[in-house]
Amino acid sequence: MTRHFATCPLCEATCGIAVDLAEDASISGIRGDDLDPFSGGYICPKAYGLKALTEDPDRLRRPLRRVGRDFAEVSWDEALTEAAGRLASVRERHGADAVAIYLGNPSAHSLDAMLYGPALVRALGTRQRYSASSADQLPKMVSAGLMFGRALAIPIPDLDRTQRLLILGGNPVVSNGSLMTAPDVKRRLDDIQRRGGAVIAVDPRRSETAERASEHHFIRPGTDALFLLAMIEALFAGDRVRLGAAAGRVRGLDQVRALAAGFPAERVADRCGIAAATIRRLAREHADAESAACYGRIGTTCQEFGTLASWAVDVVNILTGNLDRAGGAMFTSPAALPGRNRRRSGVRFGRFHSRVLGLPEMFGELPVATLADEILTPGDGQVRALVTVAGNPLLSAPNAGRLAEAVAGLELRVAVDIYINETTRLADIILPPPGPLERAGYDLALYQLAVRNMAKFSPPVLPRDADRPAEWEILLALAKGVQGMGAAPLAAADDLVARELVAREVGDLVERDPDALGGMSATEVLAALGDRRGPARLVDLLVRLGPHGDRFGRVPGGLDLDALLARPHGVDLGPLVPCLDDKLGTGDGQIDLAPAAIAADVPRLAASLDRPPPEVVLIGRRHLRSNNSWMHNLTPLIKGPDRCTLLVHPNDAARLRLRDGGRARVTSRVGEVVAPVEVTDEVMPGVVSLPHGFGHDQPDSRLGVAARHAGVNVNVLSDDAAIDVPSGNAAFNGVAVTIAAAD
Ligand SMILES: Nc1nc2c(c(=O)[nH]1)N[C@H]1C(S)=C(S)[C@@H](COP(=O)(O)OP(=O)(O)OC[C@H]3O[C@@H](n4cnc5c(=O)[nH]c(N)nc54)[C@H](O)[C@@H]3O)O[C@H]1N2
Ligand SMILES: Nc1nc2c(c(=O)[nH]1)N[C@H]1C(S)=C(S)[C@@H](COP(=O)(O)OP(=O)(O)OC[C@H]3O[C@@H](n4cnc5c(=O)[nH]c(N)nc54)[C@H](O)[C@@H]3O)O[C@H]1N2
Ligand code: SF4
Ligand SMILES: [Mo]
Repeated sequence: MTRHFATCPLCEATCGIAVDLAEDASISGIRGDDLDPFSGGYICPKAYGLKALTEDPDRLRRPLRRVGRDFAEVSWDEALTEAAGRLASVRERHGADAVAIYLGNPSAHSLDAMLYGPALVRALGTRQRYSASSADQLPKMVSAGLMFGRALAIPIPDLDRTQRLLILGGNPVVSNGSLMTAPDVKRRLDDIQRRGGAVIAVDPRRSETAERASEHHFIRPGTDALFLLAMIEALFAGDRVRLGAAAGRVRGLDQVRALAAGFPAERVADRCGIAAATIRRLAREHADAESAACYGRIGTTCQEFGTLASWAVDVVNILTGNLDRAGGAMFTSPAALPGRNRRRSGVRFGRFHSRVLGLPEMFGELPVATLADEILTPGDGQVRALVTVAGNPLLSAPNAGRLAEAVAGLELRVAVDIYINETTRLADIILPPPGPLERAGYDLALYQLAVRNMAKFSPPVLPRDADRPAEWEILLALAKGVQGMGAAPLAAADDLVARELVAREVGDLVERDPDALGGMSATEVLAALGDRRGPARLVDLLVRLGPHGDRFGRVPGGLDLDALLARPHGVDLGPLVPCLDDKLGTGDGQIDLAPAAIAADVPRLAASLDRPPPEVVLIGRRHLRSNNSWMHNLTPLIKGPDRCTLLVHPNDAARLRLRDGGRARVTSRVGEVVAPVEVTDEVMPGVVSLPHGFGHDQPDSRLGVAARHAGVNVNVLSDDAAIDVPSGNAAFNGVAVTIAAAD
C-alpha cells in the first residue's frame, strides 16, 4: 500500500486528502490529511466520492465520435485530428466568431485547464467566449474590477479573526464556502461565536448556515442592494463612517453618500422584508464591532441587482474601516498568480459587444445568458459550433429549453468532458480527460480567494494509462490542430506556451521592479526552469516570481516547485496581511468608491421600488452531497431521499392547495416543470426553492445512477432575459413563477 497526499478538487475549500492505494493502484481509502496546515484533517462527504468517481463505469475513458444517435469509440489521434479539423473548417467557412467556447466550473479546479485552456481560447481566436462565471461570480469581478482595478481583487472575509460576519446570500455550511476558500468553514464560523463574535445571516431561506448563525433575517430575493444601501445611508446619517486603512485612498465618497441618501431604511424596509430599525441596528453594530466583514455570495450575485449588491458589500466594509485590516475584509497574497504585476490601468469593459443583444464583453467573455441568441439568430457571425470544456450549460445556464434547441441545431459540438450528460449527449466528438486524481494539483484560482495564504503542489495520485493524454495535452493538441499545426510535436507547442508566459510575467515584474531578477532575461529564466514540462514548469515559474518565491536565487529560502514538492501537506504562508497598495490596480492607485458604471445602475434599482413585486419568486439551493450538475452519478453521494423538491411555505401551500409530498406545476415566462412539494417554514412566504443541476432524464445520456434520481431542470424556468444589467450575469434567484397543484 502507498499513501499519497493531494488537495480535494471538488469544491473551493481545498481540503488536504490522504489517498491510500493498493498494489493494483486501486483506491483503498480516502481520509482527511491531518498534517495539511490549512484543513487539519477535515474533509466533507464529497471527498469520499472521489473513489466512486474514479471507479464510475459511466465515466468516459476513450474518445467518442457520434454515429447517428449513438457514439463509437475512436483512437485519440483520430478524435483530436477530427475535432480540430472540423473546428478549423467551420472557422474557414464562417469566420472565427462562428465557433463558441464555454468553460465550465471544474476548469477552475483543474491546474491543466487553468494553464492550458487559455491556449485553446487564443487559438480559436473567437469573440464568442463564455464560461460559468456569468452564471456565478461575474458581478463580484465587475464590482471589484471597477473599484480596485483588478478582476480578482476581491476582498475576502478574514474568517479566523473577525468578530462579526454578515453573510448575505451564501450558505457556506453546505457549499463549504465560495469566494472565501476555507476548509472546515463550519468550525471556523462556530469559532466566531465561541470567541464572543456574531454571525448574521440574511437569506430568504433559513439555510443550514442561518440555522447556526447568531441571527437570521429573511430578506425578499433580489433586494440586497436596497438593504445594503440603507445600511450605508444609516452609516452616514449616524456619523459612523470611518475609512481606516482606506483613508486617503478613496475617491467618490460624496457620491456614495448622495447615492445612498435615496434609500433610507424606512423606504426599503417593506420591500426587503426587514424592519427599518433592524437595518439601522445592523449598520450600527457593523460599524461598532471590534472588527467586521460583510460577505455576499450566490444569492447576491445571481440576481437582478448582482453588481450593485456586490459593490455595496465592499462599500460597507470600506466605510466601517474594515477593508485591509485584520478581522475585516482582506486581500490575499497568493504564491502564484498569473498577471499579478500587470501595469495598473484599471479594467475596461465593452471592447466588443455581443452580436445580437449588444451586451458588452467583460474580461474577454460574453454572458452565457445570451449564448442561445448568438446560436439561433441568423446573420453574419452566427455561432455554428460549440466547444464545451468541463461544462454542462444545458443544466446550468438560464432558459435551458431554448439553449438545448439551439445547441441541437449546431453544425458541430466538441466536448472535453468525462461523462455523456445532458450537454455532451449532443456532442459530435467527446474527448475525456483523465480523472481529477490522475493530474497534478495546485489551486491557482482558489488560493487567490483563501482566508489564509497557502501553497501546495501535488503530483498525480493515480497513474495514467500510457496512451491517454492529460487534460492539458488534449487542450494543447486542439489548440495547435485548429491553427493547422496538427503535425507539430506537442512539446514544441508546450515550449511556446512556456516562452510566452515567461516573457509576459518577467516583463511585467521587471517593469514594476527593475531589480527584481537582478537583470536576468526572459530567456535565462526559461532556461533556469530546467527539464520540467507541462503545468509543473509553469507553476514553478509563477511561484518563483511570486511574493513568496525564490526569484531564481535572489531570495534565499524563497519557494520554488522543489520546495513545494518537499512539503506534500502544503506550506502555510500565514494569515492575510494588509496589502492594499500592492493590490490596487486602478490607474491612480485609488479605490473608486462610486464607479460610473455602477452609479448608472442605481436608477434601475430605485425604479424597482415603484414596481409591485411578483407574488411568488423562485430561488435556488445547494446540498452538501452534491456539486452542481455532475456528481449525481455517484451512489455514495446521491443515495437517500429525493433532493430535488420544491420548498413552499405553509401559508403559500394552503393558499395554493399544495400538500407536502404532492406535486406542483411551476411555470415561468419561459418554461414549466412539475416537481414534488416539500412544505416548510424554512422559506419565507412568497418564496419557493428548487436546487439546480438536476434533470437527468435525457434518454441518450449515459448516467445510470443519476437517471434514477433524475429530478427536474430548474433552469428550464430561469429566464435568459433576466440579467444583472451591468455584468450580464444570469439572475437565477428571484424568478417570477406561478404555481398550481399537479396531482
Ligand atoms: N438555477 C441555477 N443555475 C445555476 C446555479 C444556481 O445556483 N442556480 N449556479 C451556477 C454556478 S455557481 C455554476 S459554477 C454553474 C456550473 O455550471 P457548469 O460549469 O456548466 O456545470 P457543472 O455542473 O459544474 O458541470 C461540470 C461539467 O464538467 C464535467 N467535468 C467534471 N470534472 C471534469 C474535469 O476534470 N475535466 C473536464 N474536462 N470535465 C469535467 C462534468 O461531467 C460536467 O459536464 O452553474 C450555474 N447554474
Ligand atoms: N455541496 C455543494 N457545495 C458547493 C456547490 C454545490 O453544488 N454543492 N457548488 C459550488 C459552487 S459552483 C458555488 S458558486 C458555491 C456557491 O456557494 P453559496 O453561495 O454559499 O451556496 P448557495 O447554497 O447557492 O447559497 C446561496 C444562498 O443564497 C440564498 N439566496 C437566494 N436568493 C437570495 C437573495 O436574493 N438574497 C439573499 N440575501 N440570499 C439569497 C439562498 O437561499 C442560499 O442560501 O458553492 C460551491 N460549493
Ligand atoms: S469541503 Fe470541498 S474540498 Fe473539502 S473535502 Fe469537501 S468537497 Fe473536498
Ligand atoms: Mo459556481
